[in-house]
Amino acid sequence: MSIAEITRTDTPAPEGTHRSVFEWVDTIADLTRPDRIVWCNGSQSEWDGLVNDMVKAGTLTKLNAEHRPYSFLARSDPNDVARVEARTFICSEKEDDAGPTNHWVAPDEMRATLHPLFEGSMQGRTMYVVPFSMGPIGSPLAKIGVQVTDSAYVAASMGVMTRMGAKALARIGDKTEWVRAIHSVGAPLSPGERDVPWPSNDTKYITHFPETREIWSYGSAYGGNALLAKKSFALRIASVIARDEGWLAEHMLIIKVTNPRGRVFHVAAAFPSACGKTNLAMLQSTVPGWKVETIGDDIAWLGRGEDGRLRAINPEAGFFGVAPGTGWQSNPTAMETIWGNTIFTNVALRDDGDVWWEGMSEKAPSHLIDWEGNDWTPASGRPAAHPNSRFTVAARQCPTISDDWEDPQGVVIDAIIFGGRRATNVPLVVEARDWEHGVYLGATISSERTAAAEGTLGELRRDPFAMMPFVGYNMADHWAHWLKVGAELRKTGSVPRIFQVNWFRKGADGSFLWPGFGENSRVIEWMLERVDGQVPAQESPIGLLPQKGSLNVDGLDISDEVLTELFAIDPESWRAEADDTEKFFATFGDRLPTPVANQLAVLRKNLA
Ligand code: OXD
Ligand code: MN
Repeated sequence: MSIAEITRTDTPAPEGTHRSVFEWVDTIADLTRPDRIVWCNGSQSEWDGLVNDMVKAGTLTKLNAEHRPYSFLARSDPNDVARVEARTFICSEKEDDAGPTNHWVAPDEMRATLHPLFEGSMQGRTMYVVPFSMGPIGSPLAKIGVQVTDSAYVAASMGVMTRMGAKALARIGDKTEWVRAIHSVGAPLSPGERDVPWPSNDTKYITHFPETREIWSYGSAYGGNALLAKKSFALRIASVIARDEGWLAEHMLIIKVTNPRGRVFHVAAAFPSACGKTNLAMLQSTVPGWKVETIGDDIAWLGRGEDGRLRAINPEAGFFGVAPGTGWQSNPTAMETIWGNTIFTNVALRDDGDVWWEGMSEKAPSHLIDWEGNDWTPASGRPAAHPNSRFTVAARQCPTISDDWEDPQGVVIDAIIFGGRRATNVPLVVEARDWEHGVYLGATISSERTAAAEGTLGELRRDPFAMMPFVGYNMADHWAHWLKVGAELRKTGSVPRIFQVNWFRKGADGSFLWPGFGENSRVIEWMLERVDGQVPAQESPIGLLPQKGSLNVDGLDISDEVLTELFAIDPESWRAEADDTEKFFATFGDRLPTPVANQLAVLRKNLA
């Protein structure tokens, strides 16, 4: 069935919609020429209508409600399965403001490229106007955006991932700065043309205009390319707004931790993609008396509260989690979260109408329909679910969601963690000597290249602050901004402690030294006991390490030798790492903040 055959009553803009929104929607409609315009109000009946239309159009398959109530499976076009970093652009006025880690195109040049692509790009389709709030509606830390999209899948997903609808739209008044996000799958339909289940275009552009706070995305309907509230707004554009306004938009999870004495802490943690952020956000502590609750799994907005302390909100309202590797062993909380009301994309379909992916259970079912719609058996020799297949689910369904996850003032952050995936060098945990050293630890987050990625094996892949693909301005300026925020916090004497962790260190035989998953709560315990002044640490050339015996390994089958290996510092390989860091820092020229360069000099001196 073509979309044109589906009956949908156009919904008018709610009364009171601000003129700036009307005028902008008109301009975009004039350019893209959709058949219909639907203003989304965020109601349940509207969501029901969207998913019904998508089931009729073949975009969604309804799962067996006995196993997975009110849940759906989408299969994307095989050429539209992940964020396209090579097609992601920061179009700041000056190239230097995008910096060496971003793809830059001058704004006028990019607008000239995009204009013909968007011209008539929504023909034959519905344009959904999707107003949303990042952060609890009305929170002083929240920001409003409006996305127009010609994808019902995107409109419905935005309804899960954000506070979407009339209440967000009503926040826009004369003085509101709101972010404009334009999205088209780039697949106009001529009259009578049959639609495909997942319209998209092989030409893709994910573009950001930081000065005008605009996002233009073309050609993809997948994840971060298309749900523009997430990486595009809440990280790339928000990081620029944050720089200008004195706060931080970061690729961080947030958790609340309660210790056995009843003291509550909040922790924000940055890890590169695919380092287990969602698992840590939903951690089940193995340490008696310690409780971890979830506030966010991907993005944190942090700013100095009226009390002078660093406070954070999760700007999102849902989880867009990677399915493979999520199972009852690795993340039972996520498994409980997705019991129903979930959209799955590119996972496999079981014969009983439920979903499956690698890592959900140890043994694969004997027959599946794979993510491309083909028959699959364990003998097929290929994954049944795409490695980047996802679940989209409301955060409120998470059984460990914290009671303060929607606190409009944000939660007070006691500790910040930077993590990477390092087989060598980086110990299980290191405490920064001070904020400046912490910024250095963030700036040097990296992982060794593995056989799975291009490049020389063992070479460091840099991902400073886990923001490499997400910072909307010059990365070195981002470090300078962190230093500035720290200096402000210091004025009131309330600076969170900063730590570096590495769950992934390997022994000489190539096996992981640390068990990870729930046992990471032992490391959380050590860090927060440090914050609480309960345990000593010892100086080392790279920062403060747990004193022998202060990391709780009770009941863990781990030898003294392995513990020693987990914290070993080999001066020679650290000197080689310092050389690599120096080369990396040199790419930023004179934008590199002096305190960051000084930290490298201190490291070299300590290693001498
Ligand atoms: C994500 C990512 O999708 O970081 O969250 O890549
Ligand atoms: Mn992420």
